[in-house]
Order: sequence, then structure tokens, then C-alpha cells
Amino acid sequence: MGSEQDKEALRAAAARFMKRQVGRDEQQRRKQESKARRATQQRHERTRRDWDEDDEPFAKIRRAEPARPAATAGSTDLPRATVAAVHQGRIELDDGTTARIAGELLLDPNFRLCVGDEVAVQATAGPPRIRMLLPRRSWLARPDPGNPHRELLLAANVDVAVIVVAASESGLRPGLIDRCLLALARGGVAAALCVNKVDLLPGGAADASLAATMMPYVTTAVPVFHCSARLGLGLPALRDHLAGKTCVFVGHSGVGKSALANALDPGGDRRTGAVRAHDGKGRHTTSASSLRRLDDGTRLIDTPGVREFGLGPCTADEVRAGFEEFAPFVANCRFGDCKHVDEPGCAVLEAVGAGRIDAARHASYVRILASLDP
Ligand SMILES: Nc1nc2c(ncn2[C@@H]2O[C@H](COP(=O)(O)OP(=O)(O)OP(=O)(O)O)[C@@H](O)[C@H]2O)c(=O)[nH]1
Ligand SMILES: [Mg+2]
Ligand SMILES: [Zn+2]
Repeated sequence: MGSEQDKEALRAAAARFMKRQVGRDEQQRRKQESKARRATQQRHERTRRDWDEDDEPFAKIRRAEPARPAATAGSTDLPRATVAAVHQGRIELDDGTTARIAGELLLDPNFRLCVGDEVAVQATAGPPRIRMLLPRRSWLARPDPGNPHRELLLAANVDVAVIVVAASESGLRPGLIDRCLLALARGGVAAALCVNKVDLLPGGAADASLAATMMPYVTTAVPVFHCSARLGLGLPALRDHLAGKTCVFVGHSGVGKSALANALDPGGDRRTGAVRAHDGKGRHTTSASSLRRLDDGTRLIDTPGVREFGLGPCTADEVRAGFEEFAPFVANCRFGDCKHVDEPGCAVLEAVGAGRIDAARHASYVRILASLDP
């Protein structure tokens, strides 16, 4: 048996050991965490590089709905309104009023409103109170730049998404169109394509190079509109197509989404951005989504420019189904599980070689397939 002194020394040593041990365990844990963080970061960077020539947040369309609070008592009989803009602490509604969110909804950490949301509103002595969010039919989201685990909602309850691209001497970027079409098809939102700024082309809306680029889309079920917001070209056809629906304009910054919304709604006053003279690129001017209601009941949602469209978890089969012009050929591929990338005897590749399938669309298919998570 050791003396009291020995016991004390032993206790001190044990404490030191425990401290060291805890330190080591803690260090180990931190190392593992930071390794995992680095790996995730690298994976994200890789995915982004694969996706995109640029490096900006991307948008997603989803059909299912994020967590939503239950209706509050007595709110189901209240009048309905649509959210037109979301500001700090106040919500603009499509009837022109400014509402506040009821306290019980604010307590729910999952509660979020976005443009296009349908809400039940209660009149009060002060500003009207939003008491309930109705189920969303569809929505468009993008990652929150400040928090990679969160999404920012851009628009909800959309019937038609108009993918806007701009005509220019440097040509269109069909990569965005193809990914966007796939994302919309998966999210159950109808798509339309609008080539804006045709006034910049030598041949205007009838330009030969424009016709060639858009040919693969003209042969699909997606309606294509050639417009100039500046000159008012092609707008009546676009207006007719959108009549009575909730529509969202999506696309790169500077393609003229706000200009188109303005041209379709001459009474509105949305700002459009000046294009930088030295490189012809648009400035980001629209920083938040907003909805406007036209006289015929059409609702137009203008969104900030995105540089990319992510697909979320998407299977190779879903990608293939999105390229419907491949369908007539796939039965003739030598292998039943042909991916139509580089397989021998692939009838799709033969059709590309023979000019029966657009080569740019096929290239875009291969890029999208390669960017899917394994
Ligand atoms: N030549 C030409 N220029 C246009 C046309 N439509 C828009 N522009 C110009 O393109 C620039 C960008 O237009 P915006 O409407 O701000 O583009 P946006 O897509 O809303 O851009 P973000 O809000 O940044 O996403 C502006 O300088 C417009 O004047 C068009 O039909 N022809
Ligand atoms: Mg804009
Ligand atoms: Zn094949």
C-alpha cells in the first residue's frame, strides 16, 4: 500500500493521462471532421466544375414540398392571396397590400415564404396577418450562398417556366437549356424556351444560325419563342402562351428576363440592368424574385439570374428519358443497356453521325450523364 503522497501523485498522473487522452481523442475527432469537410468541399467543387463553365449557385425544381407548418385554428376560411415579394419582416401580396406574418408561424423554424406562395390572410386593425401557407404545387430553389445545407426558394406554384436565353454573336449556350429542361420535367413544371435579343442577329428572328441552334428544340414538345424585348418582337405569341398561368422567367443574368417581364407588362416598373460595354455581360440587377399580375390574370415571376441548373439526385435513365429524340433509335443499339456514349453498335451515335440527332444535344447529354453522382 503506498503512502497518501503516492496516492496523490498517482491521481495527478491519472488526471494528466486522461487530459492527454481526451486531448488526443479530441484531436483525432477534429482531424476526422476536417478531413470529411475537405472531402465534401472537394466533391462539391468537382460537381460544380462538371456542371458549369461558371461557378455560381444553381437552381432546382422540385415537386415535393419542404416542411410546412400545419394550418392554425380558424385560418382555413380566411381569404387567400399570393405572395408577390418577400422583404425583411413584411410580405407584399399580389393585391397590392403589405402583410405581416402571424407570430405562431414565425415560431416554426421551418416556416418560409417565397414568391408565388398562396397564403390565408386575416384582416386586422393594422397590416393584414398571414395565418397559413397553403400546400405548394411546385417550387424552384437554389442553394443558400451563406449556408450550403439550406436552400433559398425562388418561386412557388409555377405552371410554366420560361427558360430565357439571349441571342448574340457568340451564340447560345444550350447546356443550360438541356439541364433546365430536365430539371423542369422532373419537377412537373411545363417549360417554354424564349430566345431574347434577336434584334442583335443579322437576320433577326429569321436568322439562319438561330434556326439551326434551336432546331432540336423545335422538334420537341417544348414551345420556342424568338423575341426582342427591346423592339417588341415575338411578344404577342409569348403573351398568348402564358395567358392566365403563373409563369417564371429563369436564365443567366443579363439575358433580359426583367426586360421581357416589363415588355409584357408595360405598366410595371421593374428595373433592368445595363450591360457592361467591355465584355457585353449583364450586371446582376434582380436580387430577389418578384411577382406581378397582368390584366388578363397572368402572373409573371421575375427571378435573379442563375448561372446553372442542378438536377439534384437524378438517375441516368431519367436523363435518357429527357432526350426524347433518342427514343426512335435506342431499340437498334447492339446492347440492351447501351448508354449511347461510346458503345460499339450504338444506333444513337450512328444517328448523331448521320445528322439525324443534333450533335450539340448529344454532347450535352454526355456531359450531364458524366456529372451525375455515381
Ligand atoms: N439588344 C437587346 N437588348 C436587350 C433586350 N432585352 C434586354 N436587353 C438588355 O439586356 C440587359 C439586361 O437585361 P435585364 O432584363 O436586366 O436582364 P435580366 O435577365 O433580368 O438580368 P438579371 O436580373 O441580372 O438576371 C439590359 O441592358 C437590357 O436593356 C433585347 O431584346 N435586345
Ligand atoms: Mg432581372
Ligand atoms: Zn446506344
